[in-house]
Amino acid sequence: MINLLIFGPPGSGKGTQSEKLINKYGFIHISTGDIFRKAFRTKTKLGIEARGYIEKGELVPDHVVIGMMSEELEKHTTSKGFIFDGFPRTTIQAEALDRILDKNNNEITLMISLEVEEKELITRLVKRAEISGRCDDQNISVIKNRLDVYKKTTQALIDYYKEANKYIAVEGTGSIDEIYSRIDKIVNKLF
Ligand code: B4P
Repeated sequence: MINLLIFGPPGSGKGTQSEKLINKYGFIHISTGDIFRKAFRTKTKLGIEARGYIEKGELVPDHVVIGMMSEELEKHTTSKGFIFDGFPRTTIQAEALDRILDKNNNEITLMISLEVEEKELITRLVKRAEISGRCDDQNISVIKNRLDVYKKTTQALIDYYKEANKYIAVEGTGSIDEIYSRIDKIVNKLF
């Protein structure tokens, strides 16, 4: 079973590239951001709790995210493999994910980290704000806070997976298809 982490700062193309990977390889796509946005729309307790953090560009607390992920993974016990997109975002989440996967004799195969300059990330998110209706894309100060949270908290996970020999960086600028082709070459070799 292949379990990938698609990693990178907000706007690096995690969601975009995950979609292309699931189409080719049939992975189950687990995007914490998508789960939260669905929970907003259906106004569940989780959605109401998460929204307050997301609209400020802060991380949802670890215990909320980890509880939600454990439930999500239990729904897919027969999966061929997962793509984790936007999870983990803290070391506590990474350790919890290792424990959850280990219970089923499983592990993360590889973290694919998309590298994109900050100026380009801001341009992409401001552009997406025009069409997405996402509360966290609408305001430049919230976008900048998300990038700061990434640098202060989430980026440290690169070292976590480097130490486990599970890290690979991919140049995340260029056309969507060019980036996908870089990623696909890496994923193909895992089978
Ligand atoms: P996410 O939904 O993960 O939002 P994101 O980091 O902005 O990434 P997203 O997947 O949307 O964007 P992508 O990089 O694909 O999280 C939202 C919020 O939820 C977080 O800020 C946090 O509050 C909360 N949250 C989620 N997970 C959490 C966790 N584990 N713990 C705590 N809180 C959590 O970029 C896409 C944009 O770039 C698109 O507009 C796309 O069209 C464009 N793009 C992609 N590739 C491009 C290319 N090659 N060229 C030009 N544009 C490109």
